[in-house]
Amino acid sequence: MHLQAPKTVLCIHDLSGLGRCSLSVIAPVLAAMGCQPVALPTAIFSTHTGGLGQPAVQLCQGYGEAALEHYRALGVSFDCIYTGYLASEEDQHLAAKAFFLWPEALKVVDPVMADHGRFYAGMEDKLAGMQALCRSADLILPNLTEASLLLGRPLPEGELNNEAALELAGSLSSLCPQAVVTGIPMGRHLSCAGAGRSSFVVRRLKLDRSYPGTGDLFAAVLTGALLRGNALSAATDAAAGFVADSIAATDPEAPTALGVWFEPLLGRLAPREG
Ligand code: PXL
Repeated sequence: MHLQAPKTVLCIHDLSGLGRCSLSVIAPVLAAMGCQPVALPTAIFSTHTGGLGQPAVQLCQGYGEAALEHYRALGVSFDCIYTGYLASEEDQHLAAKAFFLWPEALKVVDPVMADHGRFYAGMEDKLAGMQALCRSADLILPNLTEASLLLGRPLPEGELNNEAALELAGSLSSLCPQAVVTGIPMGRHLSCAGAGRSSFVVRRLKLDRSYPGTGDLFAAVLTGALLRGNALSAATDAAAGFVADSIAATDPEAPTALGVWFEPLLGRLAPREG
């Protein structure tokens, strides 16, 4: 029997306990997809910062550097380094250092900073550092607000057409060779626009509910799908589909701040035999 080693993904994010975001979502998704997630928490939060009160926070200062040193001494090689919520400049430097230490890894940056036209609490001064990190990535996954901030443009008002969405994603090539912009309003759809080796738009019917953590869910599925050898457009389609299915599987009466009920659907992500 020919056994293939699972792809190893260094995940540099915070660990939020309640609320289904960051490593609480990313690690199970990547594991379900047949990858080995190596979680490197930059900080521990009792909850995310989006509507569950003031979280208890434990910063992991110094831990990340020591962890990278240890992995390097062990001779670990990562197939992918995937970064997300980085709450301090030190965390941004840590991510850049990991990129430097493992230049062969696929470098995916989800520039988690803002949504719906506003910075997340405490992220107002992280833009320049995030732009610098995006410049050293292979792929970035901003939402519409983050893409606008990264480009120094105002948030587009109202709906975008295909051309405008593709132009926006294409403009990010000034920062990074490949980009997927999420959360683009297009009539009855909420779309993703991708640019890089090819350009594409992926549309999904707009739902009337929005949840924290769905960006992490999207980025984790997309990363897992890419590592399986899918094209970026196919990986984007898979990720958008899984997020839509997870929202549909969530009781609309449940508090949105607790995130989407993705756990019962994880089996759908498992690699198929053969
Ligand atoms: O899902 C992004 C995210 C990650 N981590 C923390 C957050 C958020 C978004 O609000 O607050 C702590």
